[in-house]
Amino acid sequence: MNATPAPQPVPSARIPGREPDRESAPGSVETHCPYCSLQCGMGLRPGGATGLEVTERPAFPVNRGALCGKGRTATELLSSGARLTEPLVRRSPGGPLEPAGWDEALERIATELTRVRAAYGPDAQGVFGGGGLTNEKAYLLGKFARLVLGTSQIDYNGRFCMSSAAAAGIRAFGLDRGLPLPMADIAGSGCVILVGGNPAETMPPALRYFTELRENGGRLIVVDPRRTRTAELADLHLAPRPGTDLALALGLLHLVVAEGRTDERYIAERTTGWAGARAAAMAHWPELVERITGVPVPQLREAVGHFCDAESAMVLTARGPEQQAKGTDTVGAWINLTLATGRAGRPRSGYGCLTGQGNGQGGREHGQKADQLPGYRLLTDPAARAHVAGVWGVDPDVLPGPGRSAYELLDALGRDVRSLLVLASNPVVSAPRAAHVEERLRALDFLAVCDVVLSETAALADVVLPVTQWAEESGTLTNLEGRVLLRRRAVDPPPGVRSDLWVLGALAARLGWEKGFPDDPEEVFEELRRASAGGPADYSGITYGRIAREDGVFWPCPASADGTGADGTGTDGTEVDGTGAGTRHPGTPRLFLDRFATPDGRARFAPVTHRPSAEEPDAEYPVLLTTGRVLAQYQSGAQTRRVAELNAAAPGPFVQLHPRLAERHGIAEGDPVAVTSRRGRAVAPARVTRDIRPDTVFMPFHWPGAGRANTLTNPALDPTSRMPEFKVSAVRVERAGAESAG
Ligand SMILES: Nc1nc2c(c(=O)[nH]1)N[C@H]1C(S)=C(S)[C@@H](COP(=O)(O)OP(=O)(O)OC[C@H]3O[C@@H](n4cnc5c(=O)[nH]c(N)nc54)[C@H](O)[C@@H]3O)O[C@H]1N2
Ligand SMILES: Nc1nc2c(c(=O)[nH]1)N[C@H]1C(S)=C(S)[C@@H](COP(=O)(O)OP(=O)(O)OC[C@H]3O[C@@H](n4cnc5c(=O)[nH]c(N)nc54)[C@H](O)[C@@H]3O)O[C@H]1N2
Ligand code: SF4
Ligand SMILES: [Mo]
Repeated sequence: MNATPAPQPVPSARIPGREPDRESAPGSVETHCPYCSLQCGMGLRPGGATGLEVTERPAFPVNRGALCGKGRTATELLSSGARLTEPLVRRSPGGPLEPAGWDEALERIATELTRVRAAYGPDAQGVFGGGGLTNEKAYLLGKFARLVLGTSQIDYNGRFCMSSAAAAGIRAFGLDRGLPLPMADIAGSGCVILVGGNPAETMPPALRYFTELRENGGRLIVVDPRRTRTAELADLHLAPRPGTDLALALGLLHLVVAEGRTDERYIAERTTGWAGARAAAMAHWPELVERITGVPVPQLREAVGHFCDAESAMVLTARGPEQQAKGTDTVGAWINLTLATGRAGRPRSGYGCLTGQGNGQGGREHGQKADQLPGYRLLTDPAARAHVAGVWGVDPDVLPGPGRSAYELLDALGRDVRSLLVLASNPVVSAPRAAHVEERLRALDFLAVCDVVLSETAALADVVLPVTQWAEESGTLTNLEGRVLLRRRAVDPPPGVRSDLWVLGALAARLGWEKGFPDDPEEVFEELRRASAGGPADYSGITYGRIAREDGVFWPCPASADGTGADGTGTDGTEVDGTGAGTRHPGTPRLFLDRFATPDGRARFAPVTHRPSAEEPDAEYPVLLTTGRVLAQYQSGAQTRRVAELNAAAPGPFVQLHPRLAERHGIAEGDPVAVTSRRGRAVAPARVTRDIRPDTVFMPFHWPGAGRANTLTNPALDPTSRMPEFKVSAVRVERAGAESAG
């Protein structure tokens, strides 16, 4: 591949939005990090070794200037030698990927998709998106799938992320927005129970909210089978067996009831379904919960004491309890705890999920999810279909119905689904039972991937299209708080690459759709505003200009009913009140303070009971495997494994295990450990530490090859969210080379 020329700064006249803040470094374009859902504000200006340097943006409220190592080094991605700069095409089956012109590459995709559609029908064309895509891209991808391809078979990697929390949130509150309040409210709460989240490694700048919480006298309780850097900061660390969070939450609720600490007035006024939930909790007495979870009864009592004594209190979940085959019920049980104690919909209180990917929130709102239309509308709702079809200028009947969930879609490749278009995901590394998924990808008639680097998934493709990335394009993202942000373009892309939006438009044109697929992000956003209007995630009152002036706008934010534009301007573009404010909707930083988003305004308890994981340890596979992240790598590692500083900090996979387990198998620090599950075998060096339960091993999932954690993971799905059980597999561990037969 050719070396990429150093990025050239864009003249400021081409940068939409306001001038940089006074507090930001002079000459910097204000934008956001390419990685996680915190979407830290940062500045970019010419300079440094890569031609573009990252500067602080202290005025942006979420991270207040702080960045983790990934954000600090992000410009290396732009000029990395690993960058794709021209399309690649595999001209013969089994042949190599070879450089090609855009015409050849696009024509090949159009021809193959047309052939698949003619031979097998529209639903044989699959589409797989990602929560890293901007709102504009996610929206246009959904529109492309439903209109141009006419397929129902679209889903995205967010299914592997926060889908259980989303499902539980909708069930309880009638709405899914990760956090119902700004991150800053965490610092003012009286008690926070953080369940299965490790922000010290996954969102370092957010850690300050948890340390401020403690400085303000609040309590932090962390629930994690490992003593993580986050758990070290806690007043109380509960270390349950992986997969038992549901029992733990029910046990805490049992104690709340037994100790008479429910908020009966709140339950009567603001909730429904308490009797069923209460009965389920009463069946989980403390000693039983101690047996299931391994958390001692006195610790359960202490947690309940902290949670109920505090004037305000919240439960936050992350991937630990969510990535389970019972993730939806598990989150439901934690929500029950916040409802029974009168916390949800109260200041600095309630339930929230720490969403993960850069646009994990917006990516699940605008139509790349199998069952969804823009504005968080449902494909099965006739009114929603009529509204969106109206915006798209088509008959509602042409819109397909809901399709398969992410793993089910990957599992169907080469069978019902014969072609796949992938944007912004690397399932060869990140999907459960990855060896099987890889085999399914190879069984496709045709695979096309848009990416910035040759990911492990792109390497299997018939056509790879090189696309622009964060600092080379503008677009909106919705962070974990529900704050819609504008990531602004700061440099020109390398010659030869095109944006995802451009690619979708060019493919649409070749497939007969000349109109409706603009490549200007703001133009797409204007259409998204109309498509989302009146939906649960209403963006109609949000504009690029407003986002830039206000440090983001929280949805829902409907356009004003009085004809005033979203920007505080009249329909002719003139300002209404001279301040730019007009009578516009202010956005919604805090949800549910007056009512929940259910038809009767009340939150719904979930009558859930504990059940075992899809796979429990047995004689053959006696150990529990759980998986997750390390500080310096991001997701499948496709991006961060290509940044020298990050790779030096976290060069490869490992198996974290307790000295007692290590000793039993004659494993010493650094020894190669073979981990075997019913899906396969992985090998990585041992990291022996007392910071993990003796019955559990942990592997990060950032690497392909022999140490790929997802070779081992269980694709058992949650019945509601269709989330795979990434956090619980039964395995056997041995010193590699000394394995027993069988
Ligand atoms: N450095 C880094 N940061 C990231 C990412 C990354 O890849 N790297 N990815 C981003 C994305 S997309 C996401 S989704 C977030 C994820 O952010 P987190 O949820 O914080 O990350 P994880 O490491 O997956 O899981 C958190 C913790 O869950 C614990 N855990 C494992 N099994 C269980 C269980 O059964 N119960 C409980 N209670 N806990 C359990 C693990 O030990 C781990 O410490 O991070 C985002 N930020
Ligand atoms: N065992 C285990 N597996 C897991 C998890 C776990 O905890 N344990 N966590 C799961 C979770 S929470 C997640 S979110 C998934 C994530 O897993 P993946 O979906 O694999 O996520 P990424 O590695 O971020 O993949 C994004 C790809 O898109 C490319 N890319 C980045 N930006 C763009 C863009 O704008 N356009 C295009 N076309 N491409 C782009 C990147 O280079 C990269 O190749 O992994 C899941 N897998
Ligand atoms: S915490 Fe997330 S958004 Fe902030 S700098 Fe790190 S990776 Fe980027
Ligand atoms: Mo995620």
